[in-house]
Amino acid sequence: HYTLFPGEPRWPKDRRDLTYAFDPRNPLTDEVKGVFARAFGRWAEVTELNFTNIESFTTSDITIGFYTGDHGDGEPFDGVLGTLAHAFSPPSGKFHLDADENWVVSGDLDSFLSVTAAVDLESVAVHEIGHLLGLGHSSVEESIMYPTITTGKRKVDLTNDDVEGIQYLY
Ligand code: TQI
Ligand code: ZN
Ligand code: ZN
Repeated sequence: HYTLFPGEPRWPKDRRDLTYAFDPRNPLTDEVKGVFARAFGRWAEVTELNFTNIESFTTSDITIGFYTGDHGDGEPFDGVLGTLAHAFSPPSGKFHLDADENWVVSGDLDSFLSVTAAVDLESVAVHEIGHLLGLGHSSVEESIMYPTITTGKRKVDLTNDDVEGIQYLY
């Protein structure tokens, strides 16, 4: 079953339109940006939330960046594997990814098989966006919000449990 953060934080009900921006210090390809857009889309499909990519990193609701090691929030990254990414509960909007991971852009199946410790970017993005929106971890093994994932595996489809959790909140 899904869980929520203590106090059930969520984005206010009158905020249906949320914006996100990428840290300008790590320019990303359109392909990578597209992965995040698809990941947001999976949650938008089952709620009335809309997510728009804007340029302004300082004014967007959600901020996304790739960082290595200590990056100033007291939760340093740890190199390959271990912590892959973290996102904070509403209304923080901070979504950080460990730049040291061997990120695989979805659809890139050949590199998926040959890269050691490959981590599927879209799978992690869908999971972290769940946290950004207020979902904690789920006990349902197939759910997006289950706290572990197999290396080299892709898991991007919301389960009923994920949908019930997000529809409770929004
Ligand atoms: N990062 C943890 C996570 O997002 C950070 C974390 C630990 C956390 N406990 C938490 C975040 C409680 C919110 C609430 O779960 S991670 C997975 C999964 C990670 C793990 O790097 O370990 C995914 C990131 F579920 F697959 F194991 C993304 Cl998809
Ligand atoms: Zn961080
Ligand atoms: Zn998690």
